[in-house]
Amino acid sequence: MVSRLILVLGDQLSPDVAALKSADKSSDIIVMAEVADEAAYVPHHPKKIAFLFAAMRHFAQTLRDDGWTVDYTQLDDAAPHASIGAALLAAAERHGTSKVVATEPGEWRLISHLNETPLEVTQKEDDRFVATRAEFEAWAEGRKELRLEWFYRDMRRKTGLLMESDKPAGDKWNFDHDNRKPASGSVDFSGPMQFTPDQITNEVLDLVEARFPENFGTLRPFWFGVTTTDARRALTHFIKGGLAKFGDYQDAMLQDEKFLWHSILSMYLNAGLLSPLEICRAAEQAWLDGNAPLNAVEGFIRQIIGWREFVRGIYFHEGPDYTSRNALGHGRALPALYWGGETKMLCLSQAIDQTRTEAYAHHIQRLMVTGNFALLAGIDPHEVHEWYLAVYADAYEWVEAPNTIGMSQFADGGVVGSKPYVSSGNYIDRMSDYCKSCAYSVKTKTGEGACPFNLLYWHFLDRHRSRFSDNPRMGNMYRTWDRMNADKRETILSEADAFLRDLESGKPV
Ligand code: FAD
Ligand code: DLZ
Ligand code: SF4
Repeated sequence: MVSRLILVLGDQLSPDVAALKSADKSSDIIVMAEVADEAAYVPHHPKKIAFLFAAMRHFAQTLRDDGWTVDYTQLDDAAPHASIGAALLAAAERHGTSKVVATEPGEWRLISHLNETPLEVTQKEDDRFVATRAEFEAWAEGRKELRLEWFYRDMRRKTGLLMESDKPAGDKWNFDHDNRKPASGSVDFSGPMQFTPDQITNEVLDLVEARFPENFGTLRPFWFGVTTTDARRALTHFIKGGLAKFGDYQDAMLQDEKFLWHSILSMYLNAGLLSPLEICRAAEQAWLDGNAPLNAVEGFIRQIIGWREFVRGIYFHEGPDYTSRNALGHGRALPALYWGGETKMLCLSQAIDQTRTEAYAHHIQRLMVTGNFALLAGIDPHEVHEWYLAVYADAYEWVEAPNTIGMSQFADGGVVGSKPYVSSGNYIDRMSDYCKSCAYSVKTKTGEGACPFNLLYWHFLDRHRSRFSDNPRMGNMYRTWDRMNADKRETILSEADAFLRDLESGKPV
């Protein structure tokens, strides 16, 4: 007799995910479904859809080989389901049970959707994270401000990573100051490990090509790994070749270098093919073996047990309305250049071109190029959020939204960061080699060829003066602005307005 349906979502592909851990091989049926609603709540990048469907199909195969019964619906089956709820209802009827065990999804939308199905659904806590939701809540309780650094130290203590009894290795919790070098010369890491699609993946590629022809993004060549074995090989490859310089060049950007010394592991980690602790332990081991310096390993581990856990905590702490926040009242439509429209700004075209080809851009490209521009230009944060959720292979709302709505767009009014991440062209020039080949001049502040970031930066500060001028971390910026003569300020503001009008009218900028 069938006792229960065990739901496994596309980003829950871990053999030890909560619902599976509690399942009984002899009587429970695993339900997995490729469904139209999940494939279309934003226009996902074709590589992201292909990655998830291929990884889901391989995972289902592994479960079957392991003796599980898997009820799997493909999007190209004769009668595919529109939604996860519909797939569950059909499976319930087929197998004669109304009991469902799920692992709580990483998105409020899907949590409600599961609660609304007329079946008996139990949602188990997703325990593939270092901190439980309750632990984050207990940590956040009573704090005036939620700041990463304190949370991160607790995660170090909890995991014992880079700890020497109760002290941090190297006597410092955070080596961020050593990690801001611009890259010069060539990149001596070959980039992420690339895999050749097998038959299952090739079938998925054909399906995605046929069904999502209009979505922004290039499907082929498709080189992502799609199993835990692949992802572990990609991890080892990064630990050997990239990690040692990850710290130094974490914030650097170079023309036509899409990956630098980044790990390109987030898509595997977020889909469940790798666990955060196995990645961090591998990095720690590289340091213990003398193969990577502490600044690199600490910086890398901080992103995973620090930022990744912190933003997840914030997503659930802040509640379902988080993605509609708009503290700065920004309302301009997302410009066509984000979807590949023409632009003369080389930093933006580099970040967006590689987003189109790889469904990937690294953190500083997301934060200080595409994010910075959207914030300075006053783009509607919800549109910005939907763009990031669509175009990156690693994007799920629990991690994308706090990074976009919070860290990048300051639309949460300062929950994630104490000040907005805004900069003029100077920062991009310091951290990249983009500006020297750009049609705009980063050194030019106004007039013909002036870098748009320079104009928009002051426009942003000026229009949000009442909110930010008392912020102690922004006082210097306002003092610099106030020291400029009035004519110059007026020229900057009117040129920025003209630029924004061009942007709105769809003129290539
Ligand atoms: P690496 O640079 O090699 O870093 C190692 C790992 O640390 C990553 O794989 C990732 O798991 C973790 N990490 C690093 N920074 C963050 C962060 N800020 N938040 C959470 N985890 C982090 N990351 C996502 O996983 N999904 C998203 O949808 C996402 N959206 C973002 C949107 C914006 C606007 C910004 C500014 C950042 C976003 N990030 C997101 C964070 C970060 O950009 C990516 O995690 C990182 O670029 C992934 O590439 P990588 O694997 O090469 O990371
Ligand atoms: C992102 C995604 C896509 C594109 N398709 C599916 C799908 O067809 N079936 C599925 O189970 N999951 C899919 N996902 C992942 C879900 O959207 C994800 O589980 C939620 O956003 C919660 O993180
Ligand atoms: Fe970007 Fe300005 Fe540099 Fe051009 S000059 S690459 S627009 S920062």
